[in-house]
Amino acid sequence: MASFSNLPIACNDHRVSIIGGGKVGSTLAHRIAQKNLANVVLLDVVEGMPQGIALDLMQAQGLDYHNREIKGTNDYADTASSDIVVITAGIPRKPGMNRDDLIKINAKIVVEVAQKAIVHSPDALYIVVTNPLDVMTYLAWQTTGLPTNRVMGMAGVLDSARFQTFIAMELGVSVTDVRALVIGSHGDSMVPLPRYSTVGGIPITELMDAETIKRLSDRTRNGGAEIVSLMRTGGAYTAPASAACSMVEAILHNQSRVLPAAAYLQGEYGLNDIFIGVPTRLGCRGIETVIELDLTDTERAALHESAESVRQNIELAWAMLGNN
Ligand code: TXD
Repeated sequence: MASFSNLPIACNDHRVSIIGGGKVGSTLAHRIAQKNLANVVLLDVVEGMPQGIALDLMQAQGLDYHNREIKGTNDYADTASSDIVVITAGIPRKPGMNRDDLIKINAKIVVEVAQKAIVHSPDALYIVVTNPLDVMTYLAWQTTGLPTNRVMGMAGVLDSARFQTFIAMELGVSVTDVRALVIGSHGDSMVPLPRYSTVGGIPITELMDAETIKRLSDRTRNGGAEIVSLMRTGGAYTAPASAACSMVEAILHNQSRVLPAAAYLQGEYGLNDIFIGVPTRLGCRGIETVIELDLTDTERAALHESAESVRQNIELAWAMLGNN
């Protein structure tokens, strides 16, 4: 009788835990497994839901040609010793809900989740996805007490991918030849940088007039809202999951990729004690470098304005948490 019992078992598999098994979390789990990057633990407060999603994803294993384990759970003990913890838990903004309501609810969730996750994965890198992104990343960093290079927020990769897509659509060129860069907070005040966005190496400022660039920049800033208004029942999750997956891959494969992320600033760009979107070098140690670009006065002023809104919301979040 044939036997496999003596075959060596694969060792040292990476583990990524995703806290929040909703649209972004479950899609990210699928991406990570499909790309054979790591075993995935999907955790949610809703009982049975992450287990069901995990079973569904496991049943696609043979069709997707990967052999990664995806485990659904409600128990943080299952997330132990993760290499990366991705936080997507929270609620998306609903019609009639103002920004303060969202901050209050998600701040409580992110603090609770970070407190529980760090107990089991003190050596992990943490990627925050929950909105309002830059504020939640700050809270996760404060809560975990980790060094700044090990906590980051995902938004710049997504916002830049949106800008990249709109540029390619406008010019009728392959998206693979377009590089786009968006910095600042993940919100209305994000800062697309046309001077640092190129097609085949050519800055888009040489390929489009100012009016067209403004139209594409505005559409990028409104990228999430445009999708919400079309879908009505929810927001974007495919591109957000792909964006988070590219950060996971950069870390696990130690790629030293140059990607925008919400990173902690200590004087760079004239900003201090804040997480906000800037270009970084991302590898196995997390944020290895914050890359400081030469900005024009207008670009710098826009970044500072963006940072001011993040700062106000951090204060608001702490005040709300303190009042509860
Ligand atoms: O670029 C970006 N950063 C973003 C951010 C792009 C897209 C989505 N963005 C934000 O991510 C969005 O505004 C939300 O704040 C999060 C998650 O979005 P998603 O679309 O996945 O929301 P869902 O489908 O509502 O999933 C959230 C899950 C849901 O299953 C809840 O039960 C769970 O979070 N949840 C929790 N899990 C664990 N622990 C706690 N306390 C908890 N509370 C809610």
